Amino acid sequence: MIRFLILLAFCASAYGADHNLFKNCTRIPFCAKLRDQTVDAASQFALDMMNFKKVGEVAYFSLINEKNEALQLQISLLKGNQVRIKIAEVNHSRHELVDALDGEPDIISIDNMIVMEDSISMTNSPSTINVTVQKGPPFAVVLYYGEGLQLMLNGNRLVMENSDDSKAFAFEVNFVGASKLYGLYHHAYKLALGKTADGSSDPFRLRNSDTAGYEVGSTMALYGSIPAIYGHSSNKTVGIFLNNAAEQWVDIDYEGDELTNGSAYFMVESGTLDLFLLPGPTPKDVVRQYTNLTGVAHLPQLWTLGYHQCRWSYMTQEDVKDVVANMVTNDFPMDAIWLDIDYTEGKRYFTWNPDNFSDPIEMQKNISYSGKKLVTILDPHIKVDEDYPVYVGAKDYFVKWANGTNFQGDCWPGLSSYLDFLNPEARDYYASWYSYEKFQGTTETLAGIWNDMNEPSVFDDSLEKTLPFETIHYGNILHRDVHNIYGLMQTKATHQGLMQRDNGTKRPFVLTRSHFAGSQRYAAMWTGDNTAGWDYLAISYAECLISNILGMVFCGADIGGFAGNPEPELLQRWYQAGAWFPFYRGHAENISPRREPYLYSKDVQEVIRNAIKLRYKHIPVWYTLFYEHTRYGDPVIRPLFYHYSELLELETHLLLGSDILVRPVVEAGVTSVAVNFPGTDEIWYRVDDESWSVHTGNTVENVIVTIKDSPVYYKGGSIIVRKDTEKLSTREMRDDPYTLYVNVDLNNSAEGRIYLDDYTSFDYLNNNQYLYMNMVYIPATRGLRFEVIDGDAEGLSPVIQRIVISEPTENVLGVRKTVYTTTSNGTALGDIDFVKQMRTLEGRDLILRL
Ligand code: NBV
Repeated sequence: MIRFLILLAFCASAYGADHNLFKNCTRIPFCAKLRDQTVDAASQFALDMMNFKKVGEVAYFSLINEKNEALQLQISLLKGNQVRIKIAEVNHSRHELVDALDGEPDIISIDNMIVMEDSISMTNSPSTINVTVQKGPPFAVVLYYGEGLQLMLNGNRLVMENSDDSKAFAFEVNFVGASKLYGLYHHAYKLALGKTADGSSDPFRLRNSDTAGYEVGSTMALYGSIPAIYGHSSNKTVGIFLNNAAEQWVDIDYEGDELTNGSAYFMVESGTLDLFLLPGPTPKDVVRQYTNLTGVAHLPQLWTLGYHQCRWSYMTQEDVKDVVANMVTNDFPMDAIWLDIDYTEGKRYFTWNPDNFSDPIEMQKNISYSGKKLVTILDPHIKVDEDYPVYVGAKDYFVKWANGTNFQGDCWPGLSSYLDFLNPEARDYYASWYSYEKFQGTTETLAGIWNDMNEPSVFDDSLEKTLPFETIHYGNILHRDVHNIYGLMQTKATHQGLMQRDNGTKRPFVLTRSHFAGSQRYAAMWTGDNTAGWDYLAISYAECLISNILGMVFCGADIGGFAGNPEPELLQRWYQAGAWFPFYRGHAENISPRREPYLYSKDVQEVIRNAIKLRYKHIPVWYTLFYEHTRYGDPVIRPLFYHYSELLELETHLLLGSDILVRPVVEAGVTSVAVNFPGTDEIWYRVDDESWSVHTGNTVENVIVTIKDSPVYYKGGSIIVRKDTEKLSTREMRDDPYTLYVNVDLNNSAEGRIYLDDYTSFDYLNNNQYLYMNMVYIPATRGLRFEVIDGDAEGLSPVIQRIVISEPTENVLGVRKTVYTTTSNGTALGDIDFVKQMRTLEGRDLILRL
């Protein structure tokens, strides 16, 4: 028994998070103090009705309390009916964050200020939005926009400390009428934020941390921070975003038994209270309002949407070539192979280990012959070494102590300093190292960069594994004020480096572990060091769904789990589920046994192969959705509530765009799974197996599954664009013809969209070089009409090879499937050039008939 207990204790420390290292709220002075505070009447602030002004289009108000303390409240109305609120001491010296926002938001005019006895309201004209400051005490700022759910910054617990020891502040936001709150990325918690204010758990912590062995279902801080929350009710969604990169803890509360009226109580260590209110009213609106502030990802190059094979580490160039060759011979599609830290000489980034990677150029040639790319890791710590040019040239560019000396701490290379990516010159310097001249041994095949350990991680447990908060950045900024944005700034520099290296001709691909609001402009992200366990597989869905509604669309989780050794069943399920993450990469830690897909039994290989191939068939869908993200700010994958307001907590279901429903198997040993088919008037066609069964919306069905099944459905009314040609990389598929899946709904109609361009450059942005089309099914003629939405189509000719029309049979009991492969006059469909057809047929139906 004792032996068993000791073993258990050991396992817990090997795989669980270390709670001595990562503190809870009671051990963080500002959190402990603010969480328990009650603000007495004399400290509560009221609006000074005699003292307000409008300068330009910004309204300024005075807040005072009985102790004669004063704060300034600043309110501006923004384009899109968003509202910006700042509260600080008059003449404050708090850090104001600039890098998260995608430029300064556009302010609209405050056309009316209506002064009542105990409130002042502001509206624009024509009046769509009303922001009212209630006098109090405590004062409150309320956003009124349409019916239902309202947002209120509630002054009842507003505190702003301003001593030499503390610049911490706290405030509460009420989502009046919200039954669920979502957001506060990154936690491996659940889809919706649960109640913490009752002390049942720690508040949600946002402090970017190297949390290897993180726990599922916990509010502990992970690698990234997005301080945004959406409040959701069945008929309205609103949101907030706190533009502040300091450490913060957030208590969530819901009122009463019905759990309505969600609220969030923010406790923030420093910086400015700079809060954006997002009025909604739909989930789509609120996401667009958020991405309008923090930006969108640019289109990824096509290869990045394929499968990526990684491991810590492929130790030699022979190993790399061998893995690539084995993937090819065993018929596994793959687009990139990744190199972890051991390819370097002693963890000196921008170098190669001369023994194991003696000829990196030849290795890259070898990889590129089979149509693959290479991605290498580059961490932000730089080895302190007078013979290392990257270090020597960077001496002025490191994070410093207050006395001006460089901070030095321990990381992979031993003693290291940390580049200060807040310094534009440091970014220029770092970016310059990505050039082919300076990063010797690199070629075009090195097509992407992986920035890891950029929370940043420092091997010092007493500092919770990061930089001391007293260290100084460019412009005399304390690390405390900008901790959570450090990783974003590294990816900004890396992105710049790849842009410069390729003279702006290629879209950079950067994968980052640490991220903040706005990181989507520079990088994709993954969920860090998960574990080979079923709960980690399941939670990765909630993780990437939340990141998607918070702008970080290019999200993935290590397939198979980073730590540990997945049993074959788990690995197969992970490949099936992971095929529906925007970023799809198999990865494993250094001590776990090798797990490249071809190492498994024939049966297991087949399941994995089918999963990867299904991913490749849907690459055109992914690409079109990524384009729509760049255009509108929409998420690529979506939780069900995004389209079906009442389906609040289905964390094992995912919508790819609006038309593909995925319910992967994330449970061990099951023979059936419950599938929720959303939408009262919808029908859904099963597509991952041969049955092509049809299911009506607003039902829950127990679907039988074997290890081969991972249920996927197309929505009735959609046209799904695929490439079914089964090649081993996106490069090989690039010019292959499309198959269109026309899935008619109960009204016998269907439509969809297709986007194409050169898959590589920024010409889609700069020169209109793309084609974005709507496709509409014409039931009377069984034809398809293609309508160009926009884009200059010159040179782009999509070729359609097959059209598969699915219709429900009588009483929606079965599916009638018709497959067209050639046209009536014998012309192969593959020969039709749709662009030319569009120009000549101008508005007429293009009819495809057998
Ligand atoms: O570079 C080694 C690993 C990497 O494989 C992993 O993906 C990162 O999340 N890295 C962390 C550092 C080691 C963590 C134990």
